Parts: sequence; structure tokens; C-alpha cells
Amino acid sequence: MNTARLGIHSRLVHGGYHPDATGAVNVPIYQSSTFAFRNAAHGAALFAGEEEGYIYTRIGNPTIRVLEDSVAELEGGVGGVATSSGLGAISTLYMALLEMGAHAVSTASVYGPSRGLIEKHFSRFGIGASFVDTSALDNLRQAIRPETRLVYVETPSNPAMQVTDIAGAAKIAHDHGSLLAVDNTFASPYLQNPLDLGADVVLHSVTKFINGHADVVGGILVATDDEVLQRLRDVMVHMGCSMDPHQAFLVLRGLKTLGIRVEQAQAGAQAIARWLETHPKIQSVRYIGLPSHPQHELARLQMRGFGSMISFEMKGGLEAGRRLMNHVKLATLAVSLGGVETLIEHPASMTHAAMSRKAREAAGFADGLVRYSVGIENADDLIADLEQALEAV
Ligand code: LCS
Repeated sequence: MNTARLGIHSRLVHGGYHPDATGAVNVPIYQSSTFAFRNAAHGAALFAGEEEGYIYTRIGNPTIRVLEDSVAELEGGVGGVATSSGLGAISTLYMALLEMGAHAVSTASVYGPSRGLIEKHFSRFGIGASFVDTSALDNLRQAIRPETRLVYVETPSNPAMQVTDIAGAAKIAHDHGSLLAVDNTFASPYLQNPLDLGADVVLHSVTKFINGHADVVGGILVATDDEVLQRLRDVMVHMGCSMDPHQAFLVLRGLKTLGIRVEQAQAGAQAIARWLETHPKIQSVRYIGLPSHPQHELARLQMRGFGSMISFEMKGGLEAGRRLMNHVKLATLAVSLGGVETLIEHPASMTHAAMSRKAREAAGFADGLVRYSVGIENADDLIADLEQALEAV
């Protein structure tokens, strides 16, 4: 059944798979590393490349393929490549699109290791990168060089919550012969479809909203062009960062409820952000659903909702933030985000600790910034939890 014309919740439930010959309502976990070729004993002498089919799970697997097709359909791409982690997707992207001497321009406030991967590792192979605040397109325009091959944007960004104009970034990239890739992890395909706005590749850490249950690490890339998709798959297969069938099964289970989870979590986030903004111990709140957010209008234009990630700064800076994190009870002090449970963390000492303070400040977040990933608990309970923790600060 073609689900393309159905509503988003129907597409989330039915996209990519329909009961097979056994009638199994959910895709079976094809937990097999290798797949038999049909040989003469089975009536046909067909070997690799002579017929369509699965060969080896690192190259492709029926359970993983359903996840790839489902996310590709949701993102409006020609196909997907699932990976063992979000970083696996990002390293596949860099490796596929950059060569010695090439240059990338990236959002400064990306997930720390997405930046470290280029600065620490790809730089050893003669690949350069500039990290700029892409929420102002002029910065991106100025950072482009003749050898720029990739513009890499994370929007909304982690943890500064900056929003980049995807259509504008696509135009700048394309005018300079570069491709645009967007890390859509914070928005999820439920809220934002970068390929529809002109991006060439979209990627996710499916560890976050797409899976949504904090029990799987995984990633996925989706492209608009068959040739780019083949390059991505070829690199993934050679680097060996393939997903596992059981991992894919769990992500598919989470994907079905993406819409209702995001709706519940973002309603909570809106209420919590508004409440935080009025609290005397809070210096500033960055939630893209608040009119005070500098890119609130842009987010309204390119997204279908504002999501459930909030960053805020305490009046007492780092120490006050530490005390807050020590006193929350319902929210869990942990890295990661996008799950059904609310998580709180301190980027400067946790997710973005490898960046220098100078780089963090240039990326738009100070050491006192606290990141709060709203889950699907009752907003009243989360507010009460924050209230008692703030009293202890
Ligand atoms: N992209 C974004 C926007 C992320 O937030 C993360 C992980 C990744 C990519 C990498 O994905 P992974 O390999 O972990 O599946 N972000 C994390 C965070 O903020 N806390 O812990 C992980």
C-alpha cells in the first residue's frame, strides 16, 4: 500500500511494511548475518549480482530495509542508509562527501562529537572545516571557500537551540557547488523535513526521538539523489558501521508512536518554558516555541511544531546549575534526549566537555547552560519537580 497520501500518524504506523506472507503484523527480526544464494541444487544457478536479494547483513537486511524505507518515506527521500549510531551516520556522510583538500562549513553549535570528528580526526586527512553561527546566513556565505563541498547544518542546534534557515542555506550551498546536509535529530521527521526545503541529505541519531525509549543507539541517512545514496551506502558498508536487525526492529516499534510522543512532550515543553521564563532564579530560557526566541518566527515557518528541547541559564551560573541538577527527582540527570523520560544535563561538563570554553562561547552557550529534554510525563509534575529543585539552589 502506498501511504504517501495518508495523514502523518497513519504513515508512522503503516509506512514501509505491510503484513508479509505469514501475516506477521510487525516486521520479523531477520537475525541472520548471511543469506543463501540459490544454487543448482535449488533449481537455479544464481550468484551475487545475478539476482536481486540479500547477501550479507552489513550490506543489507530485510528488517533494516523496512526502517530505511520508512524513514526515507517520512523525509521524502529516495532511500535511506541505517547505521550503528548517529555518529556512524555523520562519519559516513563526511567520508562520502569530502576528500583530501576539501572543506566543510558547519553550524558551530552542533553536537560536540560531530565537530570533534572533523577537528580531531578528518583534519588528519587534509580535510578542513569552518564552524560558524549558521542562524545568520551571512556567516555561512562568508565561510564558503572554492573547495567547500559540504554545508552541514544542525537545526535546532544542540544545545544552543539556534535555528538555521534551511532553504536559505540550501541556496547558498548550491550556488557554490556544495551539497547541504541537515542533522534533523532535534526536530524529528514529525516536525521538520529538510529535503522538502532544499537539503540534499538529512540524517538522524535515531537514538533520540525516532526510537524514543532510551534503549537503542542508532542512526540513519536519507538522500534525495540515487547517486548520493549509493555513495553513502558504499561508504557505510566499507566502514562497517551497519545497524543490527534487532536494533532496527526496536526503532521501528518506537517510530510508530513518534507523533503522539512529540505532541505530548512539546505541549509539556511549552508550559515548562513559559513557567521557567517567569522564575526569579532563571536568567534566560531558550525554547523555540517562545516569542522571545530570536528565531521563533523562522521556526514557525519551517517546522510544524517547536519540539521538546529547552536550554536555560541560571542566574548563579555554573554552580547554580550544578545545584539544580543535584536536586531534581523526577527528571533524570543523564546525557541523551528525545525519550519518553525527561532528562536534564549540563553541556559544558557532559556532552560538550571536549570543546574549549572559547569554542562553546563562540557556539552560543555559556558554562551555566542547562539542557532539559522534556519527556511525556505530566507537565505539572515536571514543574513541581523543578520548583522544589530550584528552591534548593
Ligand atoms: N546528532 C545530534 C543532534 C545529537 O544530539 C547526537 C547525540 C548525535 C548526532 C550522535 O548520535 P549517537 O551516535 O549518539 O546516536 N547527542 C547526544 C547528546 O546530546 N547527549 O548524548 C548523546
